Amino acid sequence: MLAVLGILSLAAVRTTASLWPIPRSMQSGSTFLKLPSQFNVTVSVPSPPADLLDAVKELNWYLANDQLQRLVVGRGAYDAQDIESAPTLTSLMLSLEDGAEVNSISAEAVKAIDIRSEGYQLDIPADGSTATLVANSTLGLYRGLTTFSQFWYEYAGQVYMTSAPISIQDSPAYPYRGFMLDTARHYFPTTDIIRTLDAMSWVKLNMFHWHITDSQSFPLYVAEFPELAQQGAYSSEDVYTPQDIQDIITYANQKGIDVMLEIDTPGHTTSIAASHPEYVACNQASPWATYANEPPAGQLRFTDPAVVNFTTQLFGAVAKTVPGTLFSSGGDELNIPCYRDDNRTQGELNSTGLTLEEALSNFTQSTHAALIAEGKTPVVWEEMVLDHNVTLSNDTIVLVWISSANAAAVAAKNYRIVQAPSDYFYLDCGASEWIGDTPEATSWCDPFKTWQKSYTFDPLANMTDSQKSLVLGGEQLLWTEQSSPTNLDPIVWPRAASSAEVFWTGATGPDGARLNVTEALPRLHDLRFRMVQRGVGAIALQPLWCALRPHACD
Ligand code: CP6
Repeated sequence: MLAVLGILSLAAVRTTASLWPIPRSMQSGSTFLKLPSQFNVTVSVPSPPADLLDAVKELNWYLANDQLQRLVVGRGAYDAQDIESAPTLTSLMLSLEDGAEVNSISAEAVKAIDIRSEGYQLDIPADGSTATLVANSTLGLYRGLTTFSQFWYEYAGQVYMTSAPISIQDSPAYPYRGFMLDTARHYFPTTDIIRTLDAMSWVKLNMFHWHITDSQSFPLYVAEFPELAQQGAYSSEDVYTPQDIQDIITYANQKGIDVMLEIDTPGHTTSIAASHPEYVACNQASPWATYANEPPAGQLRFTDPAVVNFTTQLFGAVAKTVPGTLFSSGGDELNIPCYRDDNRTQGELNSTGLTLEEALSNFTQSTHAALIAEGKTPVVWEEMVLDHNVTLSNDTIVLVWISSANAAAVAAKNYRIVQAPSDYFYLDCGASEWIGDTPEATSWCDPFKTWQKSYTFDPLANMTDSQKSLVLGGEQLLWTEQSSPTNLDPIVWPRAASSAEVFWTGATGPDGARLNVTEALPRLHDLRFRMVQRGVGAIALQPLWCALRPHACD
């Protein structure tokens, strides 16, 4: 019995390369391969796009610099013999499938999510002959390069992989795999965002949901409305210029990431009052708690035609400057008492004979028309369809956040869904805690969500078979009431890698079994070490002692 257990744990160590997310289909062996100091990547693609060549350079950089000292020899995991007999893998050849279009990674990354092609086939023979990576698009090649970079470990000054021959056929289970950052509660310099995009790309996330404005600040400079940032940002420094936005989007796209901007309306808009006080109801009302979930109170008077016109122009002005296909108009946490007590709103409703909900529908249809005119698909938070019954076009995408239990109700209305449930995916429990709730008065946002909690999310729970196809994927989210550049990396990483695997691999792994945290822990911890090596301050998940002896602490 003991001997059997010994063999099982040995097998577990041997087949555990630090791949994250785990490919959907993989065959692997147990032969070691050695990486030469000059590794040769051949790009057999006609007129290869510059961003693909950059990705190859980056791979070479990671191979040379990751120096992941996780390869354990002499503690029962590997034999010295494995190392001594390892053939040298000298080259990797990239090519596209016959008939595939040659586009840049960036161009592929901003295609509509339902036609984006991210699959690849990676074969690494055990005899040291050329490894091959084939895909239908440069974006697929990029995903394959990311996988390839995760095989390598250092031992005694030499880099090895441990599981040749490898044959991987991989493609994502879900097309939307995101991460959301709120840059309005705290401002994040572009360098922080760029570093976050790097980390996202390492786990094959493909959507940066940029919650760029909110009630507390408006850091987005819009050429047609310069006053919004001039008056609404925390300072003239804490502003994303058009150049910053372009730089961030260009960088993201080169890493296979699309950027979805969110200008949250009509709630969460007090910062607009700094330059347009007449557009905002209950502006900084005191006490704020009657009119908002957190201070300052204030939301757009969407019944006012001037406000509808302004917001529509604003959306058009921003949407036309960005390449992505999705754009979020927000729509969360609308406070109804604010409008009940606002004389101007009540006056408008009386004169038009509309209900508040009808006026909200009109407002939303107008702002969404501006997005659609720029080729964008509108995205909203769930309250718009579950609470306010707003009429939206059928292809609108709905972000489910209040509870994972609400996804089925959105699906029942036949909208496509992005899973962003607070009970699994919120990385920060901002709102209620910072307001000063007593420890006893814990909110539904408690407790802190561990990576294990996020990892056990089932994207298709409670859906009928016909509803399942409405789930586009999901995202983990960082609200930043209690986060700033000083804790960005540790609060996000490696926890946000949980959903990256759930939505790439699907809730079941390559063997058809449910993903499980015991199997995942050593892989995730290896990913964490790789992130640290590459400059992201990801937190540890277990003592180093355990990390050096995979599964010894299970
Ligand atoms: N800001 C905005 C927030 C939140 C939402 N929208 C939020 C709500 C509850 C918790 C955490 C964050 N701070 N604009 C909800 C989508 Cl617990």
